[in-house]
Amino acid sequence: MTEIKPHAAHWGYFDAVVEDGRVTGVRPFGRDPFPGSLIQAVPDAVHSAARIDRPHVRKGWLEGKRRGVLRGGDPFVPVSWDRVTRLLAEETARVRAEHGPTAIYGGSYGWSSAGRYHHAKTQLQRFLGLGGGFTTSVNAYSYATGQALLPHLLGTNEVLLGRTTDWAAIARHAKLMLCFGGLAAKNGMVTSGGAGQHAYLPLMRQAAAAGVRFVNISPYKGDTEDALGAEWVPIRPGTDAAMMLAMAHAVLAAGQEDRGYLATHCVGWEKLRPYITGESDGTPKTPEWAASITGVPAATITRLALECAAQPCMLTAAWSLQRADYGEQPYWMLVALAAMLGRIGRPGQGVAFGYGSINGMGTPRRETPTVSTPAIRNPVGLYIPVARVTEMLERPGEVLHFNGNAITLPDIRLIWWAGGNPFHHHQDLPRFLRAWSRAETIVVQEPWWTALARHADIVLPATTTLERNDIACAGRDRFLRAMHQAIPPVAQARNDVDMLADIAEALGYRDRFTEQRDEMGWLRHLYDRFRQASAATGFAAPSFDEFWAAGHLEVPDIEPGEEYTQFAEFAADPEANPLDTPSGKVELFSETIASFNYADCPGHPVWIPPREWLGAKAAADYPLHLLSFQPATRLHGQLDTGRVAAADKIQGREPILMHPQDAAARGLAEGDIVRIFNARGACLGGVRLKPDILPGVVAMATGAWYDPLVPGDPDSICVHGNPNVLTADVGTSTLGQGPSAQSCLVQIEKWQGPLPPVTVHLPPRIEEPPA
Ligand SMILES: Nc1nc2c(c(=O)[nH]1)N[C@H]1C(S)=C(S)[C@@H](COP(=O)(O)OP(=O)(O)OC[C@H]3O[C@@H](n4cnc5c(=O)[nH]c(N)nc54)[C@H](O)[C@@H]3O)O[C@H]1N2
Ligand SMILES: Nc1nc2c(c(=O)[nH]1)N[C@H]1C(S)=C(S)[C@@H](COP(=O)(O)OP(=O)(O)OC[C@H]3O[C@@H](n4cnc5c(=O)[nH]c(N)nc54)[C@H](O)[C@@H]3O)O[C@H]1N2
Ligand SMILES: [Mo]
Repeated sequence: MTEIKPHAAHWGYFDAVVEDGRVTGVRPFGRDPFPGSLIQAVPDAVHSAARIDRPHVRKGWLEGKRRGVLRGGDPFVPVSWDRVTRLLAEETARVRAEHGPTAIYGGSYGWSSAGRYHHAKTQLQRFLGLGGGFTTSVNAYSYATGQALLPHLLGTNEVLLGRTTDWAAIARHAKLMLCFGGLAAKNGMVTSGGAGQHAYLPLMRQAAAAGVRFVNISPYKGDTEDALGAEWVPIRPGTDAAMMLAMAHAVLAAGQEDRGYLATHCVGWEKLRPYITGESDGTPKTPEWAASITGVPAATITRLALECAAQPCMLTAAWSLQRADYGEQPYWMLVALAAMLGRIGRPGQGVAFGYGSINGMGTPRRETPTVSTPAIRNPVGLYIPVARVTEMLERPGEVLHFNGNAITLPDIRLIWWAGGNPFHHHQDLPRFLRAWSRAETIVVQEPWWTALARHADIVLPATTTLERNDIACAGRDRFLRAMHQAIPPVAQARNDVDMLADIAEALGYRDRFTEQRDEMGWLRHLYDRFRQASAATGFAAPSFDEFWAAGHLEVPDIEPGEEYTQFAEFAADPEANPLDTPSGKVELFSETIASFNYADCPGHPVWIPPREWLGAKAAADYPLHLLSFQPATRLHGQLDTGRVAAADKIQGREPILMHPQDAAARGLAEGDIVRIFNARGACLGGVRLKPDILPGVVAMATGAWYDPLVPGDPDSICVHGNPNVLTADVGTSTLGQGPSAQSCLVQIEKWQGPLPPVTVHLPPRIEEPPA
């Protein structure tokens, strides 16, 4: 019998085709104009050989080999749910009693899955919060540096992740859109919480059709789709701040700066201006100066600067620019450039970040209420900036400086992760693996034997979304989705919330954790909260039963013809509508940031040469700049076991994009397997020649599961192609402390000898207990 079940994932809404208890296919959601191909990999993932069938415990852990032990090499022993529940209740209680709640790290960063009730990280943090608290993390790998910086300059983070000037306004008013890092088509495939309407490509195409001219300033031409007809300006990675400073210089030289706007809407121009002209440091930031740093011809820099001054324009940068050494600087300088052109808050103009980073940015939609599981207050106030996790493990008791705060790092004994994968997302995995050994116990909830599960002590098999009921929802999407359970749990997998409820019961707080609601009780409850919030906005949502039966719900649009420009009121009257900054104005110089006295992030934007870039001395040994971008064929590590990712790989390895010139210099041809290496680590990859990548730059997507040739050996080569064995783990600066994955130099050579198999998509070594 064939059944059709409405469902959703971050990469799209779909109908699951179910036959005899298996998901055998998917059909795109009929209301999605651009559903994309990622949903096709769902059946492969759900029924993958990499699913975890039972709870497991690392054999060495059972034998007492805990703190100081490198994980990843030991076999696992299957255990019953009863036993693992008891064991975890005891271990949690022991760590709390002996070391206090700060010894538990429950930051659990990661995207989890789309359903808002069964959101693994939210449920884990509810469980740990109610149990007495935990050390947590703040900000996101995506844009941590922007999150720390932008409130100082503009008084808000909306310009990064909220309601930005929308595409309707851009299409109507802007004539030019300068895109640092482009507007990569692949990035629009996903929305956190579920993409019901992929509006990303249609909206930018409409803007192009309306006459907006796009400029793609990026090392890679493929960062805008051909349909936009963008001008490509290749730039050396990590040098955008220098180009922006030189554009400012050209605007000044032509007397085109908006003096009125600078006087009435900004503070700090008197500090930034002499830096641009060189009066303050002896180096005029001329287009010629920037040309030698960026590789962009001086004439191009001057022309683009004057074009921006001459017509309505929008300036944007991808989130990737701030995931790099001193990633604060290009963001700050782009804000400064938009301000000196007098653009911020003018219709369809100004500055915003991430139009090319994710589906939903700039979608012309009223903000709608969302469905979400309420968080629990964490009684422990201790946190780290999310990407400093290795440092936290390496330096207990020492102080970490971050955005004006001094954080004393805790001594972590118990790490608990649900719905994220640091062996996917974190930099310098060899160093991370060593630091990981500091923990006494590492607990992981996962549907699959990812690298994270393989490096844990206690592994709890979680259901996938197809095995439970839920609601998908994203703030700027048009639809809300009922996610119907399609199949029974695979093997002994359980819902995250149910396994946690049992442990909470053993610890005496099940009812506080569940609030005595079951799955459908929670869904009705969360939906009712949404319905009430919607009513307050004038939208009468249908009853839960109607919504559930229909499978989705459409949230009405803003008035047709309406458009939104961020900061419009501020632009019109900055005294009456000040920004939420100390001065109420755009801060080109920030007294607050200057008062922190951070050498790596002074009081106004500057050019600081990255630690790793093509202009650095290290480039003699490692002459290629490696960019590790978001994958077109997956969401991070998710769906890596599926057909879409598999079809793109080269002999099972992650492709690395190379200019034919760089390949020829190394005797490499299309499809060759190569060893990519630097002083931190090495991985394999498959050569894909690209004439439209800047020579000297190579690019490899993130997300191939980390697969060390010798499991448990941090110095072992990853045979699959995870770029995070190569990236550096250094905070962007003391201000942002964000990840700086994009600043990474490597060398590449042909792989000699037999090709080791990729084994990470099969379970690790399991030792069955004697019968
Ligand atoms: N080199 C480099 N590294 C990067 C980046 C980069 O540009 N370059 N980008 C960074 C960015 S922006 C991000 S956001 C991060 C992403 O990093 P993550 O968000 O950590 O990556 P995911 O693979 O999405 O991890 C989610 C995990 O949750 C699991 N999961 C899914 N559903 C469930 C569930 O219902 N229950 C449980 N228990 N688990 C579930 C999945 O199997 C998966 O392993 O990576 C970062 N890392
Ligand atoms: N299909 C798919 N889409 C995704 C994701 C996914 O995993 N799969 N992940 C989502 C997530 S979590 C996030 S945070 C966003 C991230 O969104 P982004 O950070 O915007 O995405 P990236 O692909 O890392 O980078 C975009 C482009 O920036 C360019 N670039 C890199 N460094 C530089 C530089 O120094 N200067 C300039 N000018 N350009 C540079 C690269 O060529 C790269 O292709 O993507 C989201 N979208
Ligand atoms: Mo991200």
